[in-house]
Amino acid sequence: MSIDYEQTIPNNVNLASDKTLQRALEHWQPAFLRWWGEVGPEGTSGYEVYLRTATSVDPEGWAQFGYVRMPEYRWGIFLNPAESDRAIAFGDHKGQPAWQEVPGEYRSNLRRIIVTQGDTEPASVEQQRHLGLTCPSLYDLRNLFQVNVEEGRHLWAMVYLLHRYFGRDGREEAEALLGRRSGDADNPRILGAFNERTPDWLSLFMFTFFTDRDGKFQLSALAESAFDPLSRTTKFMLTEEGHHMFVGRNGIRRIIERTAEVMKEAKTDDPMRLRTLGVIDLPTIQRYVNFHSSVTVDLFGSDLSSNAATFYTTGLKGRFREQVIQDDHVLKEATYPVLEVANGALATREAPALNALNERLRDDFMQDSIAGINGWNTLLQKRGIDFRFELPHKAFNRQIGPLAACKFSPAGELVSDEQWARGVRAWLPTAEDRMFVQSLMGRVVEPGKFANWIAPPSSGINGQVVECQYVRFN
Ligand code: BYC
Repeated sequence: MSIDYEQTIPNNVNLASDKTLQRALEHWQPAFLRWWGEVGPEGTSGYEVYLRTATSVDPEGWAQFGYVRMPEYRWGIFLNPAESDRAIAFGDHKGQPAWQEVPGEYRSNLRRIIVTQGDTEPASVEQQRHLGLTCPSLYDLRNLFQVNVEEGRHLWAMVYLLHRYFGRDGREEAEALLGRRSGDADNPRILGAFNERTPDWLSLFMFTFFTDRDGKFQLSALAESAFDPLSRTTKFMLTEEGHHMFVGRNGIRRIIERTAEVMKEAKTDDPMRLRTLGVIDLPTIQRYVNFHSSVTVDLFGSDLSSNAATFYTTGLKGRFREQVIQDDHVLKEATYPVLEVANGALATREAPALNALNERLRDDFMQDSIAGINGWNTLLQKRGIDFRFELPHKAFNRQIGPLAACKFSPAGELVSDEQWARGVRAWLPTAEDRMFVQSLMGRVVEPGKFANWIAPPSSGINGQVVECQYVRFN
């Protein structure tokens, strides 16, 4: 199959004159489309969706809006413009020119990071495959599809790096990215959270609030990379990630707003009564927060990691906002506080900062999550509702790292197995919670209409009205 490169694949990587890349993509692009057809958004090939497409990296010009059939979406390849004379900002190579090619000695670690990042992108599309069938509105359906096509583009971004810089192994890895499947027993996605189910829209909003925020922090750390093409590609991905987190933050906000409205009307905060009125009670939302935040916190890896130390020292992966941190950017002498269990409680100890880089990024992530949660609390406060959402302690419900060996309450108290068994129904979504949330999931596709459990947004997409026919079904 021959491809009209400029039309089909918008890019700023000179694809039209890069024969090697063309050959790799000629093979991979049809495989990508087969993958999309097989495990992408279910039953949507005929829909026309009001989507934005990146067609350049200019701040004013990159987002082109219009109706598109998703299999015809123009997944493009974009790197932020090169900074002239960019120097490496950290690690053993600090001050040296950024690399335009992969240094042989770092090839395998760099490939592994790119593959791990790349693997999350198709995974999330697979996880969200069925959600279109139960959308609460056309506005939300369109946002789901926007997130899906952009995750597809983020896969393209990583595949570009594999094809362009990693030769044959890169091509094999790119193919394997289309072979693994979220939740598959034999060939699962690489990281834990990407094998969880996303069975309902509350989960989707939580996922885009928390897990896409992991994306923000990991991509920001990779944007510091000494390998310039990785840095430039992740910088451009970050511009798209912002919208995904908006979908989560505002989706949850609108659910809370609707619940608050019904709480006021019915003058009740009784979860069972609110459920009979068809809205999601606040304690259930808090349990979803607890689940999704803890699963995402695990994505940062082990608290102390020699991999993380190596990635930093060799210049592959920096810290969040590396350039504005005031220290030596080498960290050989520095320490960072990590948690451990001592005398039956959590205690802080200073660990070598280089080994604690996953922990540091996790802390940055948690601070950012708290800022988002505070926005929901302000809404509750304004409505005179005496309930506040809280981010669970980072030790809560861990599966990765040393804290996974013990059990902790959301407040961070060490608890026995019996206390955990007694508490868990109040801390994590129960089967009944999930069934209830599932029972609310209908399909609302009349323009301007919204499911009973979610408030409309305050404005539409790209200056369009909220009542716009964002998706045309054909
Ligand atoms: N699940 O030394 P450790 C996004 C493995 S999200 C399963 O602590 P390291 C997005 C680990 O692989 C951003 N396994 O790990 C969001 C290692 O295995 P091996 C994704 C896990 O390397 C929404 C072993 O445990 N990007 O973009 O320091 C929608 C030892 O672990 C997990 C990245 O993650 C886990 N959660 O750190 C769409 C950036 N955690 O080698 C997209 C690239 C660890 O012993 N990845 N393991 O077999 C990395 O920088 C690192 O791989 C990690 C792990 C930070 C993830």
